[in-house]
Formats: sequence, structure tokens, C-alpha cells
Amino acid sequence: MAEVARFIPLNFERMTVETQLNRSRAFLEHMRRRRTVRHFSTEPVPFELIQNAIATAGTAPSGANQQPWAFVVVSDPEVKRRIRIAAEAEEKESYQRRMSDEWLEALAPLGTDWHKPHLEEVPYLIVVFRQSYGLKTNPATGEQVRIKHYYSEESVGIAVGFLLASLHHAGLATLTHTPSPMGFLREILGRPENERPFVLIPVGYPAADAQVPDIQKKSLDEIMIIIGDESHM
Ligand code: IYR
Repeated sequence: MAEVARFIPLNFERMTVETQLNRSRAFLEHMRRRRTVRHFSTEPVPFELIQNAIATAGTAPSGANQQPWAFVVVSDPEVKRRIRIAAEAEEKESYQRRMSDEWLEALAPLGTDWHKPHLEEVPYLIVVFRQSYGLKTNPATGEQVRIKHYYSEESVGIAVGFLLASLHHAGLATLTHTPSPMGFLREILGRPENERPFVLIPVGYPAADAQVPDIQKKSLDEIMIIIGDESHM
């Protein structure tokens, strides 16, 4: 039997337009300073910052509110080491054989290669898993039943956006890393068969001498298309 919808009053804070503009501008300026970092310090990070960021990710909207995600936090040096070794093996093969010239050319401005020392140097790795379907135990039979998940890719993508924004807001640096293929993460971390690795995120403070590639974001004109008359705004 389908569950019936129940409703409660929305807890919504209406702001003055001035407050709205101030907050929106401050958030934009703050997010403009976020950079993907590949040179990290080994300095420890307060664990609550990681917990709060994952709790923030957990507030994301998702298809049918199915919340098809799991966030594995790795600080164990031995596990980080196994992840680095496996990731570098895949990345070496990718850079040397699997990636097309067109792909390598697209990556050239980032200056990346197969070496991933940061996977061991950072205090935390957050490995995000997407549950391509749900697993529930039928209480009557004890059998595992598969639950279809809707829009799991989009849902996890949105949650990761929340996670990255929260970590940046908390003064931490991140890297969205997708070694390809990523199947080794499921094995090393012992995740169930319904979970697929989505992204591997090293989190920490940047190294004191960290450098980032000199690349630009597209301008608002390039990404926003207006249908309507906003000239009075
Ligand atoms: N996964 C590789 C290659 C790589 C691919 C993309 I698309 C990037 O934006 C950056 C890197 C690596 O991490 O080096």
C-alpha cells in the first residue's frame, strides 16, 4: 500500500530585499574564492567540520526523497594508502593508454598527471557512493527486496554540491577526484552491491605553498539566457 502524504507548515524566513541582496552578494563573493586544490597540508582538521558538511549534503533534495547516497569518511592511514595505490594504478593506465589525445589536450591547462600523493597526505577522504537501487529487508520473509531509485545521479550530484559548498564555507579545501574506473573503492571500503562510487573527495587545508592553475570561469553573459524583460530590475 502506498503511503499517504502528510503536510506540515513550511518554516520559511522572509527577508527584506536589502538582506536578500547582501546575503546573495556575500555568498557569490565567497563561492568565487573556492578553488579545486591538489596540494594539501597534512594538518589535522576538526572532525565536526566533516560531520556538518555531510549532514548538510544530507539536506539536499533527491528523487522521491530517496536520498540515494552514502558518504564514507576515511582517516585510517592504511586505508588511504591502499586507495592511493589503487587510484594511481588506474590513473597511470588512463594517462598512458586509455585517455584520448582530445581528452589529454582538454586537461593540459590543469597540469594534472597520474601521481596522487594528496590521497595519503590529506587528513580525510570523503568517498561518495550512489545507491543505484535501494535494499530493504522484508520483515515477513527476511528477504532482501530491491527498491527502484529515481534520478539517483542528479540527486547525488546536488548533494555533492552542498557538501563542497559547506566544506568551503568552513574554510577547507577540496578536490573532486574521479579516478577511472573507480570500482576499487567499493572493494576497499566494503560497500554493498547496490552502491557505486560517485566521487572521491580529499579534504584538508591547502599546503602553505599550494598553487592552482590560472584558469577562469565563464562570465554570467556566457551562461545565463534571459527570456523576458528584466530591464526594470
Ligand atoms: N582522473 C584524472 C584525469 C582528470 C580528468 C578530468 I575530466 C579532470 O577534470 C581532471 C583530471 C585525474 O584526476 O588526474
